[in-house]
Amino acid sequence: MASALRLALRKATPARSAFAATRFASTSAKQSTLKERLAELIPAEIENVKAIRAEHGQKTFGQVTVDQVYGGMRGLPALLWDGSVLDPEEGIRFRGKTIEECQAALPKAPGGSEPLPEGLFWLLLTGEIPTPEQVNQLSKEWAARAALPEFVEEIIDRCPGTLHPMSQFSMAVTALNHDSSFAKAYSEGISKKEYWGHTFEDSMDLIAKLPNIAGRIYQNVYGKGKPAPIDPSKDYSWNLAHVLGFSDNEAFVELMRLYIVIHSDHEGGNVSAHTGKLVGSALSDPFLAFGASLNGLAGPLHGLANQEVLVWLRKMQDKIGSNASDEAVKEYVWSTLKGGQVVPGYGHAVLRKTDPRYTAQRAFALKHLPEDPLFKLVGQVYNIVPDILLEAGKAKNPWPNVDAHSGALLTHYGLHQMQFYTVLFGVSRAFGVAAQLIWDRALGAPLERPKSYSSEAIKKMFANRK
Ligand code: FAM
Repeated sequence: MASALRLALRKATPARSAFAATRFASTSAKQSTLKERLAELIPAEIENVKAIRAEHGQKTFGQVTVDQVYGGMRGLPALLWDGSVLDPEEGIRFRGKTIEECQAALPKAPGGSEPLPEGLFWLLLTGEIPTPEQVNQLSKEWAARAALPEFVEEIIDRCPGTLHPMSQFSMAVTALNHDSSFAKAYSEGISKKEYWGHTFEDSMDLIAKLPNIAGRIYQNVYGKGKPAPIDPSKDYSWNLAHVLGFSDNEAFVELMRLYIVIHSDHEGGNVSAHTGKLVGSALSDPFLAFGASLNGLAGPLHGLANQEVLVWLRKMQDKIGSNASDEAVKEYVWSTLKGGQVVPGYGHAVLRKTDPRYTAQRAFALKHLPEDPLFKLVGQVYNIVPDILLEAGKAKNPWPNVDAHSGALLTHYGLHQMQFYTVLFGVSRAFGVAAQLIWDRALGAPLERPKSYSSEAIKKMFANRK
């Protein structure tokens, strides 16, 4: 998207939308549950969208080039996504707020300093900062919904330990569709006006059940018994740490809070977000839609990159030792590129600067683990890779993305199993995908169906044009 257009949109959006700009909830809103608050906001937003379409519906964003059709649709403005917007230079904003602003504004756990993902979910859905009581109520509601159907536990238990945790994860999430409120209501015949309420119920169940799915996969694959039970008096991230066996470590729990917030949403065009939206547009319920998202997240150019980064760093350490010189690291990076491979954790389809999600994790590391050797290696690599990628001359963005950092933090606290890392990304990404699925159903988003062309058709179309 052209930068002038981006700027215009950034300026225009907060004023136009009923909820797009972040704001503090009114007194009455401060007493509402999330579902009640959404029910209040939806009618105004339907009118807002109608007004935008009436006024601007026939205007264009620009032209579509043949290169975009062949080139993965980069920059093609084609999706509505309200929870977050990604600026190439500045990075992500959740409902207009940067990561730092979210860290400052969202409620924290007692004694904690990282934002609670419960508050972020509220923000993504409403554009409002919830009260600590509202966040606490969400923690309780998710804990109450967390239990898995027995057959889903059995599906996970029957997976061979050699099956990648992401495959197990997507299977378990897909199987939750057995109890989908949306699918049941749809088969019984409901009005379109009721779609969002059932999508909300499924989304709440989905998010609530993810820690138990993740914990069960982790404990099964890495041979540690069964996950500890969810504690209804604790927040979501504490419980996620608990089922993994790390809740005794308050710093790890804080890391989970930050981790979920920064991985939750990255506007709509990335593979996992777009897949969820696309599949949801067929009125597949949130379990089917998010199961599909997870299969996209499991690709090495997307969420699996956090696993790939650690694998790559460990291989580097095996080859050149733990306290290698800059020269040796440079040589290793060049050998990766010369081998026709990508440097994992670097580059991005939209970002053109260091990912603020990387920066947020670096700040966390500086506070909690400044002397960690792997953190130091991540820093050393950061000082070396961008220049090499620039010199190599292919990557449009030589800077690190979120995945360049996350594995080093997880490893520090003893979560060494790299193949599990993308599962944590997946738990987080549910927040963003679910929020948009709810709004898509509330706004009556239609079936997605872009037009495709064959190379033959493209050649014919331009045969007589310069
Ligand atoms: N190392 C080596 N080459 C790279 C590179 C990297 N980190 N990033 C881009 N390139 C290459 C890319 O493979 C392409 O080569 P070809 O022309 O031979 O196909 C060329 O540079 C132009 O690519 P681009 O336009 O700069 O990037 P894309 O928009 O096509 O792709 C990424 C974006 C993220 C897939 C790409 O940068 C990459 O493969 N990075 C490494 C994997 C990674 O870290 N993925 C995680 C992304 C993340 F933020 C997330 O989704 N979680």
